[in-house]
Amino acid sequence: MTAEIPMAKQADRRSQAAATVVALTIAGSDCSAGAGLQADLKTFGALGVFGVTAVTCVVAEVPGKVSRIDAVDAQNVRDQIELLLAHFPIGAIKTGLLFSPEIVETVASVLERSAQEIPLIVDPVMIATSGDALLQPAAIECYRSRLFPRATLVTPNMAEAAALTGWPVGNLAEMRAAGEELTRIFGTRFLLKGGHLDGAQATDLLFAGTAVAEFSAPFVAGVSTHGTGCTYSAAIAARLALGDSLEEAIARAKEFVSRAIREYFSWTNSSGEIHALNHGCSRGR
Ligand code: PXL
Repeated sequence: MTAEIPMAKQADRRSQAAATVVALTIAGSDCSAGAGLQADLKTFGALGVFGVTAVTCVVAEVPGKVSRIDAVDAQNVRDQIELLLAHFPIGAIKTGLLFSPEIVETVASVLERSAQEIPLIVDPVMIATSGDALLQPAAIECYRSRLFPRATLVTPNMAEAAALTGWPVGNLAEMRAAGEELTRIFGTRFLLKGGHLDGAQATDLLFAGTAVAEFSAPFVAGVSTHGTGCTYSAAIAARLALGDSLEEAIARAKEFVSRAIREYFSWTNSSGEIHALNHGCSRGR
């Protein structure tokens, strides 16, 4: 005989299920799971948000080495997003690696038609931490014309901001100039991530209209940070889905990603050490 669930508990479960916040990541798969949609899902889960995914490409890689990338058919990407939007109460969307111009176009066209009101964080992933190219260069133009205008927030790192402006972006003053230029051109908010600045602090600048806000955390040296950009933008999306203002969401996401770096995992293999961000997994025994 199955045990009966007391009515109060059943109601409790129902209201819990009804209240569960959902976030969508549209991103590539990183088989080593420190970056990509795997990092996004772990981040969503750690922040109490149910994550759903639309896979854009499959990357065979480990930290420091990208071996191969295969795109998912753009029509399949479209179907994944449309199905998810039709069936789940999506509270926020983030995009990660979109790989090709066709996929950027497809994502932009679905979001224009079906998800106008949902906050959208665009992480314009171009290059892996290893230096390997991830995005086809022709896709950059599609980002500029189709996806940035629709974004709530775009989160380039310094190399991506340099690629988008054509200007050098190597210090805080250059970050300020590039951020002002990007908000002026695209009329949306940009968070320029200064994780690669030399110094004791990792400082990011939010450009929203004429206002600039600064977010800083102590720089953690000596950790391979594969996946920090993915984790950061996923955490911002999760916190927005939970109802934070943009500045609150960024401040909490910055804390989340700093902790994930500080509490990193490490293994030794025949070619040296391998690191991974800790998205909130406690060590099993
Ligand atoms: O960290 C950037 C990134 C994003 N998305 C995928 C990746 C990587 C880095 O390697 O594999 C799928």
